Amino acid sequence: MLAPLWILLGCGRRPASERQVVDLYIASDGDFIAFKPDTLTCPTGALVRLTFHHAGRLVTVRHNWLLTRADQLEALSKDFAANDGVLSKDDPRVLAATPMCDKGETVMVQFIAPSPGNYPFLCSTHPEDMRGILHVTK
Ligand SMILES: [Cu+2]
Repeated sequence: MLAPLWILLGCGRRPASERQVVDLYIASDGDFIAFKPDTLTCPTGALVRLTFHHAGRLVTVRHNWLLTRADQLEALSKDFAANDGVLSKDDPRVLAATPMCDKGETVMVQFIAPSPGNYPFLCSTHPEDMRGILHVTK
């Protein structure tokens, strides 16, 4: 016996609350201690899948990508400068972070985009020089 049509249709329906998924891509600027690009954009509430690639060819320093809040950037940056960029797992100032990444490798992190605003990102091993801004839109 066939199932009523409304059941069949119901099975394929997506919930209205399903999150938008946004893929972002960022790399180191070759052997420069900088991100490329240094600005990213995503909408608030989206599931962001961020890929970071270490595009260095000569330098063997490691990089990562981590997101913080504008009012915590300088304190966080100072701590990283003092402890060689070691990231404590439960630092509440860090909203999202990739693993540390070696030359030529690629790492990922997923997070839910925070409320609208401009959020700084940085590399914990180059906290003063390797920075950018994530624009979170409404
Ligand atoms: Cu770095």
